[in-house]
Amino acid sequence: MLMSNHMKKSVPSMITKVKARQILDSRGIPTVEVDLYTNKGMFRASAPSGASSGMYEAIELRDGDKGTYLGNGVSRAVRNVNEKISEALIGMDPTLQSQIDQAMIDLDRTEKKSELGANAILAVSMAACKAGAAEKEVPLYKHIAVLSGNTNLSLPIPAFTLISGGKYAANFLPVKQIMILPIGARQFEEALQMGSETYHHLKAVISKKYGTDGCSVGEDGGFAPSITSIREGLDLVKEAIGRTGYSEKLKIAIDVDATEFCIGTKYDLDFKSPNKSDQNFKSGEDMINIYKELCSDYPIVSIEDPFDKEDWEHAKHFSNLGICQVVGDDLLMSNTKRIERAVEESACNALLLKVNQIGTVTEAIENVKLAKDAHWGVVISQRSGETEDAFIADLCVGLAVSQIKAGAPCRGERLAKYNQLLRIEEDLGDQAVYVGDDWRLS
Ligand code: 2PG
Ligand code: MG
Repeated sequence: MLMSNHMKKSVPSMITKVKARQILDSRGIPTVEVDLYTNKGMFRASAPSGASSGMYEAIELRDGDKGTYLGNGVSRAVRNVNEKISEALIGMDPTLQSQIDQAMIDLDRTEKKSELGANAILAVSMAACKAGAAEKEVPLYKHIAVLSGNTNLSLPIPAFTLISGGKYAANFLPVKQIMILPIGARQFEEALQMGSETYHHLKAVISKKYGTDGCSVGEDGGFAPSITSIREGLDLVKEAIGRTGYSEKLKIAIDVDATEFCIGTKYDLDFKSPNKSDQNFKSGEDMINIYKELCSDYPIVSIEDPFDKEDWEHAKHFSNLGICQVVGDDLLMSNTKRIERAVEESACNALLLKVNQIGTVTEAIENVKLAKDAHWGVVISQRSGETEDAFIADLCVGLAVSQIKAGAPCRGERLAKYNQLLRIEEDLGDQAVYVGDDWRLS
């Protein structure tokens, strides 16, 4: 027995088995989970899934058989892992992330990973990354730091969703999320406390004004009271912040998700209202003026997707005003070419990175580097369909990305990420640096 343990240690580590299964995400929709085995043990990862999917992002492979999970099954992606990917990766060294990712890219051979499925490839890529960390006997975030050549680890500021609207909720609020950023906290732990306390104060504020049924929540845990305007939502958040005693320490961010309500060249802020008239259509210029006013009336420091994903002109104009951080989500779709174009044209000044829109850990690292080289901010983001996998928490710390968007400080799949950041902060001890005021520098 002793002998065999000793022998086990001297065997160079390699991937011995890759096994996928279909599980359900936070919306109850199938997704891919992978167990990747090496001589060191089993390492598990699962792919998230979004509501907005654009034509430039990596393709999520779904079965399309309407009789099963309404067409959303992922058995083909699972089979691709269990057969083709497994065959290609067995025997590889789990610490060689870029080679593992390249092997899958080569096997797929399509630009958007449509052959094997980005859901299949990403889950394997993340599981391999965890296996690589275990092989080196370091925490995942440290392994990611080494893979990316980063030496300054930091804990990101969390963007906590407090109010949900847009596609995320059944109210008439046009924007998708109203979030708070605890930039004045000293540590991540304090940031999480501020987020949780504000969330619960907000619950009381909403319940008083709209009754307890106003406290039902949207896709990523934000409250979804029956409100119709951005100002109504911002006033509720302002009141909740006022009750916390953290007024100076909390800033506001919004994800407008304007692609959702762009009709031709106009923006329909009443798009969810049953009594809408086309009287309230706004031009891109009107929207710029609305944002200017909102930023001066509320402590808003970041606006995501203020315009349609193809409205580069207004994005450029607004970004160049320098009023706040302008985050490109649907504008960029985490696509390298779109990021390069946006850098060249200054169409935004921060990247929202969704790992499943790219499909491998190596490409995620490269895209973050692109944004950092342009002196942009970077936000690593959840998807609306999440799993308990906390990979993006380690990714943020390892890449020293200064912002994470993982939803409300509520619901297990959202807290999986925030709770992991608590553990990382504890693990780093005296070395832990919470980005705080430097949240825009990635
Ligand atoms: C967004 C994301 C995450 P989805 O718009 O920022 O919140 O949404 O995953 O639904 O595309
Ligand atoms: Mg968005």
